[in-house]
Amino acid sequence: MAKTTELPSSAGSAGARTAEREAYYARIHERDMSPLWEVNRRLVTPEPVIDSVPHLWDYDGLRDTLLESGTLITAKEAQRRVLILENPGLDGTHRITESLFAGLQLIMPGEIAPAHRHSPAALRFIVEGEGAYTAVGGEKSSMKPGDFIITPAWAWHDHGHDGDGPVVWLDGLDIPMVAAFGPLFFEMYPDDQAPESVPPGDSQARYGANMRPVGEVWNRPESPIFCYPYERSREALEIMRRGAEWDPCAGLRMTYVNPTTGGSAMPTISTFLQLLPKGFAGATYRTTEGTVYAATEGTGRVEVDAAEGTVTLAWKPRDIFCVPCWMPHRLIADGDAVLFSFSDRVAQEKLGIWREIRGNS
Ligand code: GTQ
Repeated sequence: MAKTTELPSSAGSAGARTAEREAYYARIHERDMSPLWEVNRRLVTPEPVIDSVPHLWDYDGLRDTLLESGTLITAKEAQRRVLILENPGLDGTHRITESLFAGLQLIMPGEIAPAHRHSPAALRFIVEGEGAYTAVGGEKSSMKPGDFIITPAWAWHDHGHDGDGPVVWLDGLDIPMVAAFGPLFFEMYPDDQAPESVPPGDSQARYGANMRPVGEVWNRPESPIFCYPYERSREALEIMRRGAEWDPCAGLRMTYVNPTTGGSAMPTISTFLQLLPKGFAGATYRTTEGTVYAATEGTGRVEVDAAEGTVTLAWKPRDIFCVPCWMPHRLIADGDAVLFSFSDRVAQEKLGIWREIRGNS
């Protein structure tokens, strides 16, 4: 078979391309090797070279188009009726940042998105509507706007809707991370729904009441709590604001945890809820994690210093926006504002590559 790999170009090369060297490169190419010194500065760049761009999806603007998909195809036919949020810089590769997938999923009354499982892990952040539920590992959980729900890797899950009106949530998955390693697996359940094997609220009762069952071992990498209701998380922020310990970059930012370890609720995706007080003008912040934000309350903007200049994204409730890896940015709130967000931070931390710069240093 013809070789498809290209000979190294001179960009990023270390020395002059003499005829003798070129001939040598051609010979080692035939033996499936290439000279590191010719590509090194492109292979390991001095600073991140990021293709994704800062971008905002205006929910009010896209809502009609999203609802139109409900007349075009059923949830059963589509399996998951999701409009993928494609980062304009990532060329239709179904990613919102370098390492994350995001989409808006729509379910209509009476529909079922049939049970399946996959090796990528998913999170749901409910954007609009009530009456829908998701069943994860045999436990049903109702979905209300602002709730954060985890679907761990390889857990059976289906979604349904017993109420009225459309229900929409933001999906976040680690598909690009799993794809980078290779082991993508997917399987359909033989029926539309997996049997309910655990009463609703069971995981919340076992692990979400500041206690845990004595003698029960939890050794999975994700949190045993799979629904984090908005009401409780939001209340925590409201009570904490009285202490007024505002972080100059992030306001008041909390991360969702696995109560058995104190670490991230999900092993590959970090998740956060943050409050920005009225008039907050954040200090410049830069981090290697690519972050996806979902605005829940209030309005504001983020200024992102991208390669081509500063991009300002103005957000309002239900808008989704992303800030790519290593781009300095500032969060600014008009009135009180609340943002949910998720990023690849925990995965980067485990690999020992996560970094941040707080302020303009
Ligand atoms: O709900 O199981 O956005 O399997 C992409 C793939 C959602 C889901 C997505 C999925 C799902």
